[in-house]
Amino acid sequence: MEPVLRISGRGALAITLNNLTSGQTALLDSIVRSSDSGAGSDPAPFFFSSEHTPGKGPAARVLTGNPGQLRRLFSLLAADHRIPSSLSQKGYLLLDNYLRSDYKIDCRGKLLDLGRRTHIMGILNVTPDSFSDGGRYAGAERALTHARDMAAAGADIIDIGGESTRPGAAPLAEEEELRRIIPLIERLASDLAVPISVDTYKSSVAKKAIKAGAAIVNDISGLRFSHDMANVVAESGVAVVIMHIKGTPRDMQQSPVYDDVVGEVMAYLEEGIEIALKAGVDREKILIDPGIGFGKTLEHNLIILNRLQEFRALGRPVLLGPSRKKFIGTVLGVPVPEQRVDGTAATVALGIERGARVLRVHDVARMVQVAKMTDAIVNSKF
Ligand code: HH2
Repeated sequence: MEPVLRISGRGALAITLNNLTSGQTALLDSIVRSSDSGAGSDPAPFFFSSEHTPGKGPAARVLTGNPGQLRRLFSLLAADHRIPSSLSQKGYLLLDNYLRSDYKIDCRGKLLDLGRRTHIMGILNVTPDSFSDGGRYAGAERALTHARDMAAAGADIIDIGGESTRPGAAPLAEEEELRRIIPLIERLASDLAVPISVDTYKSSVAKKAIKAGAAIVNDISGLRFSHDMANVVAESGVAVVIMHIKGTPRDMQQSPVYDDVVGEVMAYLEEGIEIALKAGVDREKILIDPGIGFGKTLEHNLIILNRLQEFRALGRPVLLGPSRKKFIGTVLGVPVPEQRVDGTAATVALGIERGARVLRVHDVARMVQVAKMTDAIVNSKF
């Protein structure tokens, strides 16, 4: 079995190494001990062992330290021929990914400079049945006005969806989805200065939306529901949001179970990135999204938010879509989605602090302020 590495923390980082053999843990322990007396301006990393049961198969180690200390440790591991070189390579990559924030995504000439500030994706659901705003923007004129209002209020992307993917929703016929969204995308892609994203898992719909001017494909299935979605994205050169879902919208909320929700969602996203790369998608055009509410209980959603920083290890910007969702209503005892704006604000602020670079929201003007304030705090030097 290959060693598996995980990273978390801020200032002092923690790298967890799983699936080590007892020989590897012994070697690692001795290298870390000897590095204690090593030269260099940084003190040796703190080192904790955990979950190690001698003689009982794969073990784990947790390394903590600042980036400089951890890089020094990985250089010691790289120099030791008894340790597979893949371990130190993975360690360096994990650190680089985790600390990276300079993401820039070119969306057909409209640049998202995600390293500069948090971006807001405004939701435009042209559906009769979305969980929060179903029916409100189903008419073309109202939809156009709402999109323009969101852009004027500071939205950096407008995400247009023609099919609700709320829990229990049945799939919509392609023709109807196209009828709802294509004329809008054509108008808004040329009228607005911000890029248009299409919220669909159907490659045939994505293809026509791209032809109409969409610059981002937002696929709630993470490139899984349509077998050629990755090819459509690759051939057109647009950006893509790879989101995690467990099951389908129809059945995803029927008692979802995970052994390790963060680990499993990350593995799904990592595999989604691989699918995209294999099809020829430019890595720099990929965003990832843990899929709040898509095959997750209240507890799963809360854990994902609390540990959101761990997704940064995948080396792609994190997009988060908590807006007005049911888990907020459950915590606050607020059954009406439109009244979950303050709860949404809490998730937006915390999401940004944990590293989300794009927030998908209904209440654009309010969340632009929340994001701006949170950015100011997070970017202050401490
Ligand atoms: N959530 C919804 C739809 N699309 N896309 C991404 N990337 N992330 C999300 O969390 C996400 C999404 C569901 O919300 P909404 O569009 O408001 O509702 P509905 O599916 O009922 O139209």
